[in-house]
Formats: sequence, C-alpha cells, structure tokens
Amino acid sequence: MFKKVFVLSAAVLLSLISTSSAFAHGDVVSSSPSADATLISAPVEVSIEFDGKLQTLGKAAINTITVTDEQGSVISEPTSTVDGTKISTKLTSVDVIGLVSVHYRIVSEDGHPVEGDYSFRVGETPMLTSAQSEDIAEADAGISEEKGSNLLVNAGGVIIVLTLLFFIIKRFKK
Ligand SMILES: [Cu+2]
Repeated sequence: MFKKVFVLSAAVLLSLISTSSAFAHGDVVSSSPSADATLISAPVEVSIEFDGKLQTLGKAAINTITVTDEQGSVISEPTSTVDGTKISTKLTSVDVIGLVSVHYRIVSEDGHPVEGDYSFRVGETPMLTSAQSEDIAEADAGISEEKGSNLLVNAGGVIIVLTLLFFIIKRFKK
C-alpha cells in the first residue's frame, strides 16, 4: 500500500512538471522593431514572434496587434496576420514621429490569452546612449524575471505535492 501511494504521488509530480513545460505560454521571443529601439523612419510593419504557435479560430480576430502614435491615434491596419508563431500588422502611415506604442493580445498554444505592450521611437538620432543600453539590459532582465516567476510557480506545485506526499506517508506509517 505504502509503495502504491508513493508511485502514485511520483506520477502526479512528474505529470505536473511535464505539463508546465510542455506548452508554450505566449512569451515574446523577439519583435520587429525591437522594444525600446530608436529608428530613423517608421517601419512598414510591426511583427512579434512568440515561443509557440498562436491559436487561431477560423477567421476570428483572436490575435491582434494595435500600434498607436504619441497622440494615441491608431496607426496600424485593423487586421493582423498570424503565421505560426508570428503575428504582424502593417502601418497605415509612414508619417510617424516620436514614441510609438505596440499593444498585442494573443492566445497562446496552451489556450491562455496573453496581453502586453512595448514601445519604440521614430525620428530621433539612432545613437545608442548609455541610458538606452540600460533600457535594453532592463528589458532583457524583464524577460528572465518572467521565466523566473514561472519556475517559482512550478516549484510551488512541487512543494505542494511533496507536502501532500509527506502527510500521506505519515498517515500510513501510524
Ligand atoms: Cu500557459
């Protein structure tokens, strides 16, 4: 009986670990233009690459990118194109200057809706200042922080299972 409980618990533990890493959760891998970039002129399109395929639901627009200028006006086409792990949208105007904001809303491979924002600049000296390289370092740190929190969640699950296992074993030992 004791052995049975142990094997069962180990199986639960293993399945917890594998389900949490088997699916892509909609993390951004890269984008074009990249976050915090400074460009001489506006890009023709904005695209974002995710860590897994995006869910599609026929022609329904469940994955969207909306690009806005510094005044908050939408400067992207109403439709976004999904191609596997990538989503892109064309800009309606190249006459853009200043801070450009990108807002995305996607449904990840495992069915989670994921939203996010980032921005880049157009029309300013494309020289990398020390402040900007700090920004890039921070952005990189942000990505690893997110991965860290995922690991923490997984660790939390493992701890719960181990605690349960401990109490089950304790009960059977009596
Ligand atoms: Cu997920």
